[in-house]
Amino acid sequence: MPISAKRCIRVAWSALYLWLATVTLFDNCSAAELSTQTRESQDTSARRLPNVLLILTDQQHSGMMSCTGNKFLHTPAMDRLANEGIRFENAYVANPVCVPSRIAMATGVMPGRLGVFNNGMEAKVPAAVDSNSLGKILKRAGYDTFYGGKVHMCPELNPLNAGYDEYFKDQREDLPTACVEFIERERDKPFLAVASFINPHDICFAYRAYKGIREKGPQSVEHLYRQAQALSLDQLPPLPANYAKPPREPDAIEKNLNPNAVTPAITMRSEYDDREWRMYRWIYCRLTEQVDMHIGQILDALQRNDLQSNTLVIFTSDHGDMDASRRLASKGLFYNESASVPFVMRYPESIVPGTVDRKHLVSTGLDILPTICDYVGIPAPESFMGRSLRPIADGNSAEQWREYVVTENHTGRMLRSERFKYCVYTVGDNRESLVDMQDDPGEMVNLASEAEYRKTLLEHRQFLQQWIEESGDNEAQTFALDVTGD
Ligand SMILES: [Ca+2]
Repeated sequence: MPISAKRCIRVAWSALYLWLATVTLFDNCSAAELSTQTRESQDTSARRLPNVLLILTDQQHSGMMSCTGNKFLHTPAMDRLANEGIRFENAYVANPVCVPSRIAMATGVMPGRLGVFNNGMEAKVPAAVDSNSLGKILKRAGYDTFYGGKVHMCPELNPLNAGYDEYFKDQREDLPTACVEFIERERDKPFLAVASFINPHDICFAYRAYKGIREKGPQSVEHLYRQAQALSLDQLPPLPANYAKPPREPDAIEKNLNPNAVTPAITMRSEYDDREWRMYRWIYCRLTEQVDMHIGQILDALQRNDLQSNTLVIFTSDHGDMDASRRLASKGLFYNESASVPFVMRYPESIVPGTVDRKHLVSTGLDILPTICDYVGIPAPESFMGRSLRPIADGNSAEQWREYVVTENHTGRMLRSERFKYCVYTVGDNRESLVDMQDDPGEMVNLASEAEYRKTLLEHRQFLQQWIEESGDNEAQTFALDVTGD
């Protein structure tokens, strides 16, 4: 082969090689660039997903925050959340005791639909509900998940079965530290942290301190009881305005109170004098302040780590406490002190700070999960029974909201409409109550038998029928009263 021909071939091979090398290099560059872009876009979308911090207390009624005008306690952390976010004044639990209320918050389903109307009942959680419970749904969305503190639910929803990477057991002093340690970790994913505090639930033990029963362990309120004993009357909170037993209170309320409970409200109603009730209220305030301090430690950590703006914080409680209203203590009742809880949301990127909502009726059990999913961008699965509060919280509400919210338990149903509260009980001669929440916020006057409120009463019986049909609450049908009034 002539030299010129060999040179031509070499040149051609070189050109081909150069072309191949260029193409390969270009391809490598594009792949690398693409990979970087993908990673960046994933990082960006991960950064854009909000962190979620759900703070729960136990047995705190909606009036137990200084931002509500309660002058007998000081709750700077809760007040701060309210001042920087939105506080809903009409937030009701699905059921005013621990287990069913917590099951509802974890699943977005009325606990009665899962067979639970009281503590101690076994839940039947269908797969579709279980797989869309809070921990699992956010875990699937790529979140790092942490559950700290009180659980008190059915086994299916215990944290380590329910989508949480980590479960920290302490529900008192050590919980803020564990929660902060989780929040502060370096990560490229968003996080879900549930901080579930036991207090002010220790108020349950105040009666035992009064009886002189010596308690050991962290739940002891004996030291607080002794401090209260040493105070003068003017240092104790006054009796509430609704301290008396309401004249037409449904019989079911006393019939269902358990004299053998740790807090035997029925016994206390006759046994406690005014000073004992005022001491009870003082202890309740101090326990609420303790948990407020712990909440403050977690909020400080969000701020310190520059996580405040991109973290949705929701704060609520599983139910309230009667707090001496109507000379009663503890929970399980449909009165507001037992069934209405604090409900505060903070998300500085979209929630207008310092908003107080007195208009919309919130179901904490049903609405928390759809709300979180809305902020995270997860379409609500069919199992959810409630609605996202995001449009209201972000100030965009144009849609019609619910006309009433329902709280249930084994004793009956409570249905709160915009103006009235209607209750119907399974037992007793006087099975219904109807209260004008605008004119009588202390719920002292039962209007159910008043002729001029007959139409309103029947309208609320009709609401209950509507609820039974829409929510599948077949149990309520067994004791609901006739909508025609016959
Ligand atoms: Ca509880």
